[in-house]
Amino acid sequence: SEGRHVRRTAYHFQPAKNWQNDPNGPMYYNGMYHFFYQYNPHGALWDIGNLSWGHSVSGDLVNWAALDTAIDPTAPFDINGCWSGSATILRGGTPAILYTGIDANKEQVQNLAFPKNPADPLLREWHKPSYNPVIPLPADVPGDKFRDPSTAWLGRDGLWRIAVSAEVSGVASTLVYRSADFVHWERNDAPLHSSRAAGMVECPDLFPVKAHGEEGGLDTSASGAGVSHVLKLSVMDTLQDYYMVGRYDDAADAFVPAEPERGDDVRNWRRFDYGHVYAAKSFFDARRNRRVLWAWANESDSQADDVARGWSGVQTVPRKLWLDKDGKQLRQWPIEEIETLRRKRVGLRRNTMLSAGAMNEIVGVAGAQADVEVAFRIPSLEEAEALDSNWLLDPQKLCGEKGASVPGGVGPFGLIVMASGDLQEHTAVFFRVFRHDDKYKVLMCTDLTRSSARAGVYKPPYGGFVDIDIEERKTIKLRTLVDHSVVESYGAEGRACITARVYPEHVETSNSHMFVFNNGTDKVKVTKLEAWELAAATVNVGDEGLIVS
Ligand code: DQQ
Repeated sequence: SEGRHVRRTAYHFQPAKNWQNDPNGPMYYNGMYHFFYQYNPHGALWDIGNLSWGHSVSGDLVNWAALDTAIDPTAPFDINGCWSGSATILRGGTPAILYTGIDANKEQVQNLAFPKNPADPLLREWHKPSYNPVIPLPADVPGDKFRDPSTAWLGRDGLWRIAVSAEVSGVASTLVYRSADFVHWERNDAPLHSSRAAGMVECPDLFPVKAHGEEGGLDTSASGAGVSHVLKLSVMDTLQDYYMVGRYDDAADAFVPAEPERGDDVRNWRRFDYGHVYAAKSFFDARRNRRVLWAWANESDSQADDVARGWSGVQTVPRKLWLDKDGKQLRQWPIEEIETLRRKRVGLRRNTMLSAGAMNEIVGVAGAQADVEVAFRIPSLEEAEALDSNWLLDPQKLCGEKGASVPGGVGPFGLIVMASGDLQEHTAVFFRVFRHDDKYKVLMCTDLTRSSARAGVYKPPYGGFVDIDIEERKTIKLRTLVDHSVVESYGAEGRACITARVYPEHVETSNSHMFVFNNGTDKVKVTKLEAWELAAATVNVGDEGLIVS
């Protein structure tokens, strides 16, 4: 059989070939999940004028069948590119898509598309009414800074609202538009949010979450008692996504942050992921009553590598998303359907003690396609290293200076994955506990500096502080999904995530190894460790993934 490319993922979403970037218009409709994405049908690189909406369908969010592109640049209002947007299920139950078109004047406008035949279970063809654009470029917005309409939500006045990113008088703004009929849209005078400090922001997402730590999701139009909102924005300057929990007021179309002390510079807000993801978008999954988040993870090697492979870009696994009991931070967890891929399972003896320098191999599962869950119990915090306040501002840099091989007090401990037999190549995912002002700070890192022997690959340390009270909990958990060129980690039950792209050389000729390790002077106890080999999902190849009801 034809060898599959060593970098190609086995259960992360990828088209069969070519370039993909932002997730677009995810939705559940009529028994089927739909996923659209920014796609260049003509090659493996992003191409400003050639973006279409790729389209796949799934019965389980794991196995996907590819359909023809849903939206292509063919009309005067999108002839130079069909950029990001979102889907909304309208009151009658049919879906609508709003997306950004680059028009014949190379200006960004917002367009509407409907399924040609809502009764087609696959929604294969999409119709773009000739009255587009439904929102032309406003006079006070530059032609290249008006884009990415969100999923719409209903206010109590019965009007639809959407958020759109724009720059207004040099200020990055999240505009709100209202409409009674989804076709005629009127801008609210005040933006939902504006930030002088962060440059252009993109891909806004505003969605409700249950306020008291319950995991169930809410329809995008939900409001009232027990509902908080999340505003998520993507910042071009840092190529990172940030979010803030708050209160959304549909009378004024205003958003009041729960953590005003973080200010209006979005770069000081919380992060979904401390790694390499961008342009995240969520949807309400009415079938399983949950909110699900998608995000794009770009390649970290060169454009020449993209061209040679013939493809570029993956999506994170779909993540269930909910608000932590603290009312401030989101929790994320791979949708449970991923577990249907779990095959061979191995474990470590319960309560294995890891003393200083311990390195226990996890044997018996293929190291390039694995799911590992581990719980570490910290018997004592006595040896925790002191943390200088300066480090609080730059956890990523701290992960670089205090890497997995730099011995510490409490930690570094964690997992080593995608390791060559001689350990020359390896990716470390780990925690390190510091003492700071009589309290403790937990750092989570994914260190890529040794991930590949190859030069010319972006191999940074990634990291962030985990918002938990380790003194009270004494246990910290880690789940890592390994998928050939992806290492996607969930720390502290989904309170901190790090997604990384890795390109080790050894996989060309040999297997990858996994270890659990401790490089701190204090012992840590592995109270539980389970690792599974994951089967490959059917992702946009062949038609076995197609489930037509
Ligand atoms: N990507 C799209 C834009 C969006 C950007 C174009 C974010 O609509 O602002 O491919 O990655």
